This record gives sequence, structure tokens and C-alpha cells, in this order.
Amino acid sequence: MKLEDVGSDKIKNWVNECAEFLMPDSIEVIDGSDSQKQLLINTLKEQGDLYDVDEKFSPNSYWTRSDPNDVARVEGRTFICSKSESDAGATNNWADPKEMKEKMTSLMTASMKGRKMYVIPYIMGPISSPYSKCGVQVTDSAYVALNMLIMTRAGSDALNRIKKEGDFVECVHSVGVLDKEERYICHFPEENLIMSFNSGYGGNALLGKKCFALRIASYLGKKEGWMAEHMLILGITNPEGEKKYICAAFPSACGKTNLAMLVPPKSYLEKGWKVETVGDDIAWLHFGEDGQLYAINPENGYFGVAPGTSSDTNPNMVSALKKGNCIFTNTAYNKESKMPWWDKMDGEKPSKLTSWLGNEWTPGSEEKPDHPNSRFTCPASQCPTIDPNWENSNGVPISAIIFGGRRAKSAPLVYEAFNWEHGTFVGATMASEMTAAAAGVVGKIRRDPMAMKPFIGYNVGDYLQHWLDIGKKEGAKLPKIFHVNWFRTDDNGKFMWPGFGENIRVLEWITKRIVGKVDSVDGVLGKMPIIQDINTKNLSVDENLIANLQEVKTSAWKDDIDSQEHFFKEIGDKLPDVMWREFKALRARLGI
Ligand code: OXD
Ligand code: MN
Repeated sequence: MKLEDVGSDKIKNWVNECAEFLMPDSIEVIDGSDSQKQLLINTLKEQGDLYDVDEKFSPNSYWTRSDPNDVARVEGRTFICSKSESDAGATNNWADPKEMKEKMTSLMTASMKGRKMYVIPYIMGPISSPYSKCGVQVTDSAYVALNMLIMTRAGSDALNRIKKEGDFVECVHSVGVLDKEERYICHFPEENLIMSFNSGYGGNALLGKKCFALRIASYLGKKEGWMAEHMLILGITNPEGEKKYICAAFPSACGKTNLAMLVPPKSYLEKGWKVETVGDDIAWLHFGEDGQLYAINPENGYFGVAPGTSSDTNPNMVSALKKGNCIFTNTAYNKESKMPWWDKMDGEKPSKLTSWLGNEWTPGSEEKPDHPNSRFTCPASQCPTIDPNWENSNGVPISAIIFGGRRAKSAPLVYEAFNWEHGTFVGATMASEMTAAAAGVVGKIRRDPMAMKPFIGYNVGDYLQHWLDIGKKEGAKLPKIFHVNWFRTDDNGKFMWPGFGENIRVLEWITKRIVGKVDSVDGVLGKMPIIQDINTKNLSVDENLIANLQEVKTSAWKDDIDSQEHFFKEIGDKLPDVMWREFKALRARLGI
């Protein structure tokens, strides 16, 4: 579509302003049509950037690889440009908005010379939900345009909505020359503006996702009385046919996508338990008229980590990929069979591959064939367990919020917060221990409040206050808050809990707590399950397993308490007093 035909002066004027300094050779508006999508694919193929994937494995799917220096989010180069520095807070890099805009405009000047500029109107959230919000992204990357067509509702529906509402988040993106020294991902929350330069990686370049749906949206949520959270959304139905929706926040590498698509073990399936998927990464939560919190998934696709994805760990994801329409980025690729390959993928490891770096790979090669952060982009609707309400305009009613982390010794398998304020504290003190593979410092605690540390678009102290304010809303029927830990290890460093599909045993307890079917016992950390209430039938485990998993050893909490205190001090004056009160109460209960 031509810019003249968009029918919105607001979009036209803004795009022309962008074009003035970006200086593209031509402009094309993304309308979402199949023919246009095919042209994007052809363009990338002609450039040698996109390769066919075997139709029998995944039809209409492609393999690509990125520049080796551009494979992940760059927190150090990500900025919140609020007028006042104190509005960015301890967890963000801050820059003055006027200075940063000048800097970005100057850096990006003429960056699209010789290139086409794509204009992508898109909606975050179901097309006609009152809770959805629109954006328009300009970009010089056909790869980004293609991915945005999967990850968001992009094209004419979005254009029509923007024409009606007049409002959109302005998203300026150019891959530039991928210079990592001049890579900037900048957010201007007070102006509904995002500027991103020198990266084509998902989290830095598909601006609807982390930049809009979390950083800008969390700021808007604070202003407008709702919440944008780094949470999966799932529906769980028990054998009596009662269904509850649950949100869950976990830091990266804790299995969020796997939990969202959980396949219950045979004994649960036979009884009639069912888990359905609303979203795997982001939830926008609003109060309904009945005082309950309702969640929508603002995304339209999965941007999942490929390594580790298999029929054992996530059969639903594998089925979704096999339906096609996917893009595989930075996995390895078999040029003969046209198959992507990643670590732990189903089937035999081929003896010859093209690595993510573009080199010929054989088992003797020193480099790894796939990048550990290699990804697939896949339409959400293809998930076999997609929830019938996943696009419901009103969202789905949330009965529980789960926080979790990777904790070898400290956190038990599950506990429930005493109340909303305590639950906010449980979320605020969320943490995960780094694995040897990731950081080389096994056991080092990384604090990650609500798994939102890199995604809160304003001051983390104000963010925690917003959680407390949500809890004070008159007439609110708040979800219960829980904490889980699938990663406790024994003295030999082995995981004690089987995890994956068996996690439904913990979800079962949670659903029973929601309706008051089981009691709890007050413990040091929160309300603990009565051991027998966690079902271990058909699990070949030690009879003391649950008791061992629920044990809270004071000695294991000493470092954590010190690290919590340190983190709260870092947050500074804006940390709500309630957080210090809860911290002191926990320390007293632990007796340390
Ligand atoms: C993330 C992601 O980095 O979802 O959290 O990609
Ligand atoms: Mn995420």
C-alpha cells in the first residue's frame, strides 16, 4: 500500500517526518495481504537472507541468521528517557529525552538511504478489544516486517482502528549498520515514542513486544490504572469441568513457554484435567466491572527459544511449529534436507550442518551449530491447546498469579502469599540463580522483581506502589498470589522435582486453594500446603519428597535476605514502606 492511501493524516504526517531524516528511497505500507507477505519473502530470499524450510516439516517457513554481534536484547544500551531522571529509577538506564532524541535523530540521519522504508500499523491485543493498543513502526528491515506480521496484528485492521481512534505509539527503527557501539533502544514514555537503532534482534527491533507491550505499556498502565506484566496466561480445567485462569511470571530460562503449554501426565488426562494456552510471555491486566482482574495477551505469536524445545519438553510447541508459517533465526540449517536444527531437537543430530554463523559444521567442529538464543517466530493460533477465549475482547478472569524463580536450595516447591501486600513483596523479592552455562557463577542471585527488571518503563519503586494501589481498589476481587520453584536440588545437585507436565500437581493445589477446597498452614514464608494435599499418585518418587521440597532452611535464606536488603536500598526513597515492613517481618520470622 502507498502512503498516500492510508487515509490518516496523522500517520502520513508522522511517517513523512520520519522519512525526512531517515531518507529512504521508497515507502511501503504493510497491509497484511498474502501477496505483500510473499513479496517480503522474495526480497529476503533474493538478498540471500532467507532459506526455505522443508515443506513436510513446516510449510511456508524459513531459516535465517543474524549478524553474530546482534543475537540478544541489550540491557546496557536500553534507555528510559523520562523528563525526570528519578522517573527511570534504579533498574533502568536514563537519558534526557531532548538530548537523546537529538542524538538518535542525528545518528539515524540518512540510515535508510538506498533502502525501502516499511510502515507497519499494528495492534497489540485482540482486534476489537477495548484494552488493545495500536502502534506504527517504520523500519528498513523486511525481516522485521515479516516477523511483525506474525507477532502482532499488523496491516489493514490496525490501520482502520488507528483511523478511528487517532492514537498510536510511534516506533522508529532502523538496522543501520548493526554497529554495536552505537546501538540504542530508547523509550520516551511521556511521548508514546520508541527509537531503536543498529539492531535487528527481536527484543530490540520488533518494537511491539518488550518495548511497547512492557516498557511503554507498564508506564501507561500506571497512569491509567491497569498492569502490563511479563506473564504467561493459562486456563486449567479440572475433572468437574471448573475452569480457572492463571498468570505466571518467571525470569528467562525458567520454562515459561513450557508451562503455558503444559501437557498433563496420562493419569491427569484420563481424569479429565486440561490446560489451555492464552499467552506465553506478556499479560495486560484490567479490572472488569465485577472487580476481577481480566487478562489479554497483547501478542499474536510466540518468539520462543529453540534449543531445548522437543516433543519431550513441549509437544504443543513442536506441533505449532509443524503447522508452518514460522521463521527460524540462528538455529543451524541442513542445506540438503532444508531442515533447521537446534540442541535437543527431536531426531538424530545430522552429521553435516550450516552453523548459525554460516560455516560448514561437522561433529568435529569447534563452534556450536546453533546459537543458545536461537529463536522461532510462530503464529499463536497454531498452538493445539490455544484457549477458545484467547482473543476474547474482555480478556479472561484471573484467579491466581504465580511468581517463580530458579532456586537450588531456598524456595520451597510452592507457597501462597498471606495477602495482596505480602504477595507484592513476594513478587518484589523474586530472584533466580544463574546457571553455570549462563554466567559461570553458579548460585549467584539475580534479583528480578516480578520478572520485570529489564521491562519496567518507569521507577521500580513507583511500580511496586502501583501493585499495592491495585490491591487497594474498592470492590476488587483480587487473585491469590503464589510462589513456585521447580528447580530445587538435592545434595548431589540433582533436580528433586520432575517438573514439566508434572507441574500440574502444583497447579491442582493452587486451583483448590482458589476455591477453598484445601487448607494451608501458616509458615515462615507464607501459607504452606498440607503435605498430603499435593498429589504424588503415579509419581515414582520418595515418599518424603514433598516434605523435603517444602522444607525452609534458615541457613539457605541468609544470603537471600542480605541480597533483598541490598536491592531495596538500591531502589531508594521510592520503595514503598510496606516493602520494608514485609522485609522486616520475614527476617523476624526466619530469625536472622
Ligand atoms: C525475553 C523474551 O527475553 O521473551 O524475555 O524474549
Ligand atoms: Mn519474555
